[in-house]
Amino acid sequence: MTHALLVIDVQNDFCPGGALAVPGGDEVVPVINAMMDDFDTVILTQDWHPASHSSFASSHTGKNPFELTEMHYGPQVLWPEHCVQGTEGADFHPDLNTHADLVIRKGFRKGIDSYSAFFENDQTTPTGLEGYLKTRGITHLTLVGLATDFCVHYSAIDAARLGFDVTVRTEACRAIDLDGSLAAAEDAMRDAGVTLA
Ligand code: VGL
Ligand code: ZN
Repeated sequence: MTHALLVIDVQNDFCPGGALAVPGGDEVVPVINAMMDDFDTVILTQDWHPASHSSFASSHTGKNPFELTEMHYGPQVLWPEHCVQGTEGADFHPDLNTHADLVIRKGFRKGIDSYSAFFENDQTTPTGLEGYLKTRGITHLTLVGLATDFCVHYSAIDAARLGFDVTVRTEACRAIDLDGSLAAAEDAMRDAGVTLA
C-alpha cells in the first residue's frame, strides 16, 4: 500500500488575520508538519483564484459574503475575496513545511469554483489529481487542512468515490461552520465511507 498525506489549503487567507479566516486555522500547522514523515508522499493543495473570481461576493452586484447564489453548475456560497493568485493571502502559511512532491492548484478558472482537489464544483471537470495518484500507485489518502466543511469535505468524498481508502484527521483540520455546515459535512463524509479519526 502507498499512503499519501493530502494537505488542503493551509494558506494565509484561511488563517487568523486572513481574508477568509477559519477560526484556529493556524493551529493545524505544527500538527501537520509533525505528521509528514509518516507518509510515502506529501501533496499540498492551493486555492488559487484570479481577481474577480465568480465565487467572490464582490463579483455579483447586491450580494454579500456568505450568501448563496445560483451558478450554471448549481448553488454556490459567495465568499470574501481570498487566495488571489500571486498575493500574500494565497501563499502557504509561512511555518508550513512545503517540501511536498506536488502542489496542486484549484479554483483558477474565473467562472467556476473548486472546493474539491479532484473535481471543480460542476463535479465533472477534473483537476488531474486522480491520474497523478493512481499512476503513482497511491491507494490510501489521509486528508488534513482547511476548511473541514468545504475543501476537506468535498475532496474526501470525491476521493472515496474514486476508490481510495480515505481518512480525515480532524485534529489537523478546522472548520468555517456556516449554518451547521460542519455537522452536515461530517455526516456526508461518514456516509461516503470516509474514516474520521
Ligand atoms: C475554501 C471556501 C472558498 C476551503 C476555499 O479551502 O475550504 N473555502 N475557497
Ligand atoms: Zn476559494
